Amino acid sequence: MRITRREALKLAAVAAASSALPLSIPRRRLPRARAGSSAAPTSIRVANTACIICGQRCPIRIYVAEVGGEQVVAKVVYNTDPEYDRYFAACGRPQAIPELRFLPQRIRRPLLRVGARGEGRFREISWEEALNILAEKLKKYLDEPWRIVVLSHQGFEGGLVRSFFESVLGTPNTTQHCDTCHTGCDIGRKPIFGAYKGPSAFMPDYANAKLAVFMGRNPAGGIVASAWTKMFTEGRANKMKLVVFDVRESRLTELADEYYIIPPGTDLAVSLALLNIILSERLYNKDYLVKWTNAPMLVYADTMEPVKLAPNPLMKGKKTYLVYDEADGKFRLKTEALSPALEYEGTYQGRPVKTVLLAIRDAVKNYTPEWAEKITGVPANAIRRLAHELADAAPKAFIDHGYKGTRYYNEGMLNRVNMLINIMLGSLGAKGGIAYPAGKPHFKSPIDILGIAKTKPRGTSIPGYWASQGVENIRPGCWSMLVARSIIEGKPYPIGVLFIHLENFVSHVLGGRKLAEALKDENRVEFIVVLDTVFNETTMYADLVLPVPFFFEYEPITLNYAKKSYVSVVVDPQKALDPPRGVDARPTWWILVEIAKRLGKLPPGASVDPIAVKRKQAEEAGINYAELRRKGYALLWTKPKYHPWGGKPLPTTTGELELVNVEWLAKYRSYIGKESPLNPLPCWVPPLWMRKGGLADNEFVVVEFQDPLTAINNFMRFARLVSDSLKWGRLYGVQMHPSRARRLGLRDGDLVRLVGPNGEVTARVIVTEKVHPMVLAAPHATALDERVVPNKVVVETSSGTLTVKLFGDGGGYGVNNNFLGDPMVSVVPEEGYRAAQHDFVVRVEKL
Ligand SMILES: Nc1nc2c(c(=O)[nH]1)N[C@H]1C(S)=C(S)[C@@H](COP(=O)(O)OP(=O)(O)OC[C@H]3O[C@@H](n4cnc5c(=O)[nH]c(N)nc54)[C@H](O)[C@@H]3O)O[C@H]1N2
Ligand SMILES: Nc1nc2c(c(=O)[nH]1)N[C@H]1C(S)=C(S)[C@@H](COP(=O)(O)OP(=O)(O)OC[C@H]3O[C@@H](n4cnc5c(=O)[nH]c(N)nc54)[C@H](O)[C@@H]3O)O[C@H]1N2
Ligand code: SF4
Ligand SMILES: [Mo]
Repeated sequence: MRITRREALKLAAVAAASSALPLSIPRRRLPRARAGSSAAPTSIRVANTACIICGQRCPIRIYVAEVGGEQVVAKVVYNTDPEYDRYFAACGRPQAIPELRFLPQRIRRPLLRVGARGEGRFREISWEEALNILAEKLKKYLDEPWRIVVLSHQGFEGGLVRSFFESVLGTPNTTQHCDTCHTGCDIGRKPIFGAYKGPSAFMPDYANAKLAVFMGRNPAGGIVASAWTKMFTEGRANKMKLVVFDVRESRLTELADEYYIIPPGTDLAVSLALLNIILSERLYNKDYLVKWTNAPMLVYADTMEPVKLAPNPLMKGKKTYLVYDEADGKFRLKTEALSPALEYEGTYQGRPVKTVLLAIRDAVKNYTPEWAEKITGVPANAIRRLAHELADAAPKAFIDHGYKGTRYYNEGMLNRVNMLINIMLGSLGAKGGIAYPAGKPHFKSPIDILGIAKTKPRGTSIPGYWASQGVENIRPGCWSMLVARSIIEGKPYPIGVLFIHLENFVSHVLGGRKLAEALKDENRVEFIVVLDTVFNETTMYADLVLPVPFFFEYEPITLNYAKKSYVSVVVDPQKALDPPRGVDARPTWWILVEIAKRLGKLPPGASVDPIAVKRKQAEEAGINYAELRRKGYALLWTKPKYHPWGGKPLPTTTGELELVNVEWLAKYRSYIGKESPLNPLPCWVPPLWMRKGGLADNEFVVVEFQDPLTAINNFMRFARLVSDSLKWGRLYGVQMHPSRARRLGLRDGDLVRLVGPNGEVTARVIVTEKVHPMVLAAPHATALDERVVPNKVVVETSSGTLTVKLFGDGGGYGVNNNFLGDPMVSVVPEEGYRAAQHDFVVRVEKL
């Protein structure tokens, strides 16, 4: 039943011996290939697939050797197209694949909870029993489908899970995790583009850039191997200048030409000062602003209302507006003006008016470099110089568009201001600027191909309810924090079935003790089912646990794509080899099909061939499937998209880039002058931690970051490759500046208790100059404290009781902010209740 340590040793030792590459074989579990175990492989097979360890879908090839009747992973390399190699790469993490298969934390069979919820005690059951229990629970709620709530993001079939529950079971309540990831970026840029614009909506054109500025973004740590990190290395090779703002030193600051270590959540001050200089010293691109933006729009100086909007004869469904025509000094509609003024200020029919550009200039006029220096410590003359360097190198210069955007309360505004700067420079859509990626292909849903009976989602949704309670700008499909709040408050209704597919909900949302306690209560959530490969913080609260294979251990049922470059890469994820003996994991799609059958949505005898489904998808998209299968990828489009709008009019009122959004002006006018994310004009918004005044001697802001080998909340944390490399890199703990450690009497290696507003974590101190004195920094999710969430699972198997620790071997002394912060406080209700995961004060107590 179980994989014994000896079996794991034997298999992986063979893998090491048969490998052509220096594989990342963990030291202790798999010591050294012994003579006798190095039998020559009898065959080697190549499986083309895509890596989804951190979800980017980088095309990879897995070589599988057959040795003495056993299949072993021999090597893992990136897959590429000779002509477009610059867009293909893989990082180091897939090198852990041989080890991942044998993680002691693997879930081996379906499990049913025994004992109280949240104790982490289970017994093994059969798949038949597990599926029948699940189908019964779901049936109970088919008349109230909204009480089935689904969290699903990762995996090749994350989207399929959501559409299955929406369109087959009819729940409006399916969501992903972006409100803990990039929602701050998306909403911050919404007023400019008229639509949520996430990180994947852009392609930073590093390869052709002369200057790139990074604020809270680290392509050398938060890796997107295919294609951003690869293009970033190309940019550096092409002598792109690199300026970095961070709260700590990293591989990126080592590479940088210039870097500034600043207090957490204060980048916005630097950005506002840059914008101020660009506007007051007229460093902007005049033609670009006139042609592609509403910068010349006249607004009343007192109310900021547009003076006049009228249907645009040149753009269907869009409005044009009154401008001041410099050609002859007359007011007319922009579509009729020869030379719309950017800097007009005067009166129109007796009322003072000015252009949008001047409204912005006036809004930021007090945010001088000297003001920013006081907040950030960045010298005022360095900010001035950077503004000029950006303008001199424009349009091949930009502030990176970022990735994670849910750390601080003010990140929406930061992303808005940074994009405004790129627009002022004329860099958005330019070669060497922030360009646009190829876009995503559309594939027919496997639900339709298989003919599963469909319905329509109905009932009051969780986001619908919270919107009615005043939460603004909820990004569709991105409200996992609102699920946490609904569970904590029991509103708008108790959840019937919480279906969690490849999301480590408890670890990834800001929940702290409040969520951990609420999850134990069956009156708030009747039944919790978790699908995963390994045990984690979330499986502790499950009633039913269903093991799924790793992404390379089964044949997925749907084509996928990598979408972060000009090149639209379709990938056909393929099975490389089976899960190890003793692991009875089943693919997500198989589980959905079995549910559909039990609910009468698919004939009981229907047989499903995942390859046939993918072939059909490919054919309908005009892709040659035989070739796709052979190569593992297909390229749909390869055209650079250099255009300020990305090709067509935007979904704003005017169809243009709106530097001040016309709808926001109407909706949020009362916020003008307030330090609020809803202010239609750029403004300073302090981070939440700052509102308390200063930090006491024992108080810090805890910042989590991506280390090149870690991957957020998932199984990578348990790989020896990762924990060893963190230890060797002096990163398995929390980094503290020597000046602070001294004052607290702490020495390297000391254990401390971190006490947050809503939970605690025990951490090991690493004393280093590399962090800002206000900050404690650590790779994300490297800790678990049993005072908040249990750390071990006990499983009754047919052959005895098995105990599995999540963080063993002395690990787990890093941090997870989500167990410290308060989910009712460190959130941004103005931005869909997204998390502000780092934005609170944590007290350090010596142990
Ligand atoms: N405190 C704090 N919280 C954070 C963050 C932080 O830095 N600090 N980061 C946030 C960010 S940016 C994100 S994107 C979310 C992510 O948080 P999650 O949505 O939870 O994503 P993952 O960490 O990828 O974990 C997904 C779960 O699916 C399982 N799984 C199975 N197969 C696969 C696979 O092939 N790929 C992946 N990825 N998982 C698989 C993993 O074991 C894991 O349990 O967390 C957010 N939460
Ligand atoms: N290795 C690795 N790569 C990944 C992932 C992974 O799990 N592991 N996940 C992917 C995902 S889901 C995401 S969202 C991206 C995230 O990609 P990034 O957003 O680049 O990742 P982070 O490391 O969270 O943050 C970048 C930097 O911001 C710094 N920082 C924190 N607070 C501040 C601040 O107030 N000001 C400034 N200037 N800097 C600050 C951190 O120290 C860190 O160096 O990475 C993707 N790539
Ligand atoms: S960046 Fe690395 S871990 Fe993430 S999907 Fe690509 S290869 Fe896998
Ligand atoms: Mo993320």
